[in-house]
Amino acid sequence: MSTDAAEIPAYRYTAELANQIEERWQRYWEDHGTYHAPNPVGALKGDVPADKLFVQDMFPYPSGAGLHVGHPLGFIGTDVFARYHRMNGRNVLHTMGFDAFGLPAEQYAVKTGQHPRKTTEENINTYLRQIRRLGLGHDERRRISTIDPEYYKWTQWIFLQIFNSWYDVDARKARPIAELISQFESGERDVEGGRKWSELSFADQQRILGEFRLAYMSEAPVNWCPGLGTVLANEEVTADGRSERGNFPVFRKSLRQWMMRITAYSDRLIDDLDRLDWPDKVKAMQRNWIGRSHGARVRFAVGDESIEVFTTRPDTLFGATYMVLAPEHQLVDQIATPDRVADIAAYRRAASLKSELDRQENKEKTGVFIGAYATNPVNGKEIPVYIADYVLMGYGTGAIMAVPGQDQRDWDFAKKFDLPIIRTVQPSEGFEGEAFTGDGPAVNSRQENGLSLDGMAIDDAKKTMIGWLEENGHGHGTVQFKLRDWLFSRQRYWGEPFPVVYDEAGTAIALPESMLPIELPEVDDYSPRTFDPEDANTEPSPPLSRATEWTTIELDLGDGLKTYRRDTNTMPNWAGSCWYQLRYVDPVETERFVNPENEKYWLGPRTAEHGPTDPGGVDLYIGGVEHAVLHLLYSRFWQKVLFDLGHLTGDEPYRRLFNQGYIQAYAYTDARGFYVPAAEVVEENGKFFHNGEEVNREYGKMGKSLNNVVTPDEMCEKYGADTFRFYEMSMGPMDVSRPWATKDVVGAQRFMQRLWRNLVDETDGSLRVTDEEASVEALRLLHKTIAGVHDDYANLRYNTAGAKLIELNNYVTKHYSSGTPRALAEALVLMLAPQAPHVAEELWSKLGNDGSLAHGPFPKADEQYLVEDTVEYPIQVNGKVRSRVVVSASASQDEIKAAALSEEKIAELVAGGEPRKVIVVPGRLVNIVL
Ligand code: ANZ
Repeated sequence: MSTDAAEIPAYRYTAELANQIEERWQRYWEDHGTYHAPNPVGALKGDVPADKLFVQDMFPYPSGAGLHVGHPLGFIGTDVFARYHRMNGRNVLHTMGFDAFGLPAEQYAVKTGQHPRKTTEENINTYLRQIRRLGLGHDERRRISTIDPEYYKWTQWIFLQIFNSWYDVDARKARPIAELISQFESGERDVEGGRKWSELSFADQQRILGEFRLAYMSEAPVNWCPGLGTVLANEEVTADGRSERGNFPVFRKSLRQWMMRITAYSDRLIDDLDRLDWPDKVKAMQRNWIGRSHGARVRFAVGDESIEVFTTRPDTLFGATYMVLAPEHQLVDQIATPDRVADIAAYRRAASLKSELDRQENKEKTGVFIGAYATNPVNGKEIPVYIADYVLMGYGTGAIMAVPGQDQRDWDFAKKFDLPIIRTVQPSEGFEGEAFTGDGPAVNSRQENGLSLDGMAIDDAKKTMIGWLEENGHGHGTVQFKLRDWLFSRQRYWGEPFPVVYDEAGTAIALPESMLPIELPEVDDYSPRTFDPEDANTEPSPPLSRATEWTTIELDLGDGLKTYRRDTNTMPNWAGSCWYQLRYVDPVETERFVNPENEKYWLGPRTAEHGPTDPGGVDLYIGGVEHAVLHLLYSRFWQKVLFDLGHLTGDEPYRRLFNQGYIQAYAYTDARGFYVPAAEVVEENGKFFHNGEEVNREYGKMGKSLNNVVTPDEMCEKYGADTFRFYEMSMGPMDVSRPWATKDVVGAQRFMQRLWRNLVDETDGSLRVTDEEASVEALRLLHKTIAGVHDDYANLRYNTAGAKLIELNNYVTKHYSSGTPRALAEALVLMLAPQAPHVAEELWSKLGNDGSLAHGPFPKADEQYLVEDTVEYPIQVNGKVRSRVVVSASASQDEIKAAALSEEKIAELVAGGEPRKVIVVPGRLVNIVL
């Protein structure tokens, strides 16, 4: 087809025309505040209908590369949903912010000396330009950025709330620390060592409170690399203990850092998953991450000492034939016999070189007997104690009772060290040669004149054993979690400063709220200080420690002017994203982080709508499954603390979660393995060529490194934003990953052009809409489409909604070549609007409507056209179709039979006799056997 400009009619829906329309409507929306969602109170106050919807995207980190076509998939998906509901009369909150602290801008700053704020703000502007062009219906008054002091002021404020609270286990909730202090003061709660609270020094009081606070300081082991001057993540350390980057030695070092006591919420974080409308997969990932195991703690005596173990299988106690301590366990030195000391030291050295992951892998078991014997409390047997690296210090008590009959790791160890194996669960018939982990009746589990588990199934046996342990003082039932407290300090510049100072004794003191925000000071060098690579005795010195004017501060915190030190660490990147939904609700509120009335309206529980256990939260949160665990767990934790303290009405941040798929792309490598520009590759007979040279096709992520990036800007340029949006939504169900194919965008473009052409004369721009009544057949299709599209939009099935619109449009093309009946034209435009809002607005105004369609109307299906009122039945006689009969769609089987038999031709064939059988297949056919 020729694309000669001269041949293109002036009013064809080309990219150029689309771009003009899009520009114009984007300006209109901005000028009219079309997407402003009113709040019940405060600066954004307006008329609020009870019916609201809060839709949220996982906000982006504004990287230097800008957006590629993969990024907006979720953004457009939420926009379609938001637009659909807005058109149906709901007050819809949809906006977007930026998760703007982070490492890339800081690394760029180290390299170039440019302030990370500058880089970040430039990137944000690029993003804003790109998303504006996509026509996303955001309430732009509600944009936030985590790096704005007005935002992080409240991140710091929340930190102080968490710092100033403790978890009351009995009440199952966080309470203000002041209430704990009064308990200590009044004597309601004992102070350690039986001392009086008022007699303790300030430092001692704070140390004790630190054991309760939900944000507390603790020594945590880190990977310290003096040569780079930074702490490294495990993934950045090579197997031989050096830095991946630079190959410097790395040392394990304990560092005093901020921790968040998320473990206090383990139970609630697991239990409340049941109240959320989230993908099962994500819930399962969170459950695993938190890792709740029910079991028991059991004490085994070793001389005057005792070893406490955690076991999930107290029912197997009669089969415990040896014990294992983690090599690092403190008891080892106390109970080992002198002759074993040298072997123990050697084994510990070897174990210290292995990572936790290595130790958990199912490899050849190793270990060392330490000379000690422990007494099994159920049968008094003396069993040997080993150290072995398959037992980890960081889980349970760092010690186990080994039951080779029921645990495969213990089986392997027992085989290697020739230790006894006693089965305590009867394996199924023919089972042998390994540990039996299935259920079955307990065996070999009885005391001479006492406790017996024999014959019991595992659950019963467990309960019985726990009862016995508790009665006899050997242990107790317990719950163990895998979840660890959250390490909350980073040795970085580009993050939120901590709103605390330290006195000369090193005690952390919260700064008063009136001093917030604590702003990041300027520094002239963003790189951390480096040291002699071999010197393990050095300490990280983060970039903020260079701001010497800032790090020391004179303050009067109530007891006279004193000198304090600031924290030179910053908060982790997760902090700002833990609560942004709350700030979207009230972005310009200055007195509070969110006004409670606004919070209640947008995020509070709605039991009438969602059922009695509704926790509240964002109505739809869309993002990638890569955030299934950390981000979503951290923000749930913050929400719960703020809820417990009475600041919020809902105890979950995100009522409904949806994971969108990814846009993937082909990439092409040449003979040398280099990625060639994907846009320049041509296909011939199933082979791929770049500059005439055959290249190899791969399939994967879209990205700079694969040389296959397609930007939304290019697509808007070439096709217009609406076509791009429609194409992305039509590629498949929202939650499925899909390959990008620029050449297919043209399919979406043809549809848009056909629809346009059905309504607008391409040569003179006049309306091609008539006042002719649509036929009953057309109305049937129309209302079926409306009903289906409603359902599709409400359930995020945009691709099938699109397919229905295409079908309806094709019908119009075929049956109304001389002009489209208004009823069809209007409905098509309105239904298209969520996906292609600009062109829909343009056509809507061409149809003679004032203003925007953003707030509706959305077409409603008319029931009378939804019932198919007649059905035509083919009639078979002895397997051959002989005739047809039309009956009412509501006809009963007998009526259909009667109608078929009285049909002229059939009556002739049957000719007065009695047919052997008449079978009616409802909606399909009538079958007569003579
Ligand atoms: C005896 C036993 C018998 C066990 C049996 C299991 C099966 P989960 O389910 O992951 O919580 N264990 C406890 N602490 C450990 C540690 N620090 N390092 C390595 N292993 C440890 O696992 C709990 C089980 O893992 C515990 O129950 C313990 O072995 C082991 F038929 O005790 B069991």
